[in-house]
Amino acid sequence: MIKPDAVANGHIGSILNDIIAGGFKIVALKYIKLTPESAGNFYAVHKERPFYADLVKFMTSGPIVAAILEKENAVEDFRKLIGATDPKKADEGTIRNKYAESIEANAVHGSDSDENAEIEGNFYFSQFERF
Ligand code: 3AN
Repeated sequence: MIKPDAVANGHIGSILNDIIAGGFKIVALKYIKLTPESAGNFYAVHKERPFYADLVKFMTSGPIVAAILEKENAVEDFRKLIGATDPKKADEGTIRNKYAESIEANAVHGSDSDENAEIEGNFYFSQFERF
């Protein structure tokens, strides 16, 4: 996902460029705004965390871009491309280093396992929206 902060700051094109240049194939793509209910479901794993309510509020504050990406070793390589959750700790040249504002408004989300990539892909896309 490209999160509301990066969308509002005009970084959709640059981030998609970095993703493509990083060797990822875009399998599915959409521009949408989450409802509180859908964002709550997406982040259900974080329900008990202290930042959950703020996270849902932030993720529904504006439109986002959702994508399914394909590559060998995609989960690990995408996390390298985006950098650490806290942009202050993200390596030079990573997407979060270049475009994120804070640990919450951190420009992008990447799945943390193949299993969650499957779940998160199914959350956004039907089989007819994948190429
Ligand atoms: P990542 O997105 O790097 O996988 P997670 O899964 O630990 O990070 O956290 C999910 C999202 O929750 C983050 N992208 C960020 O927006 C938010 N988040 C994580 N930790 C914090 C925190 N300490 N304070 C506020 N928001 C946080």
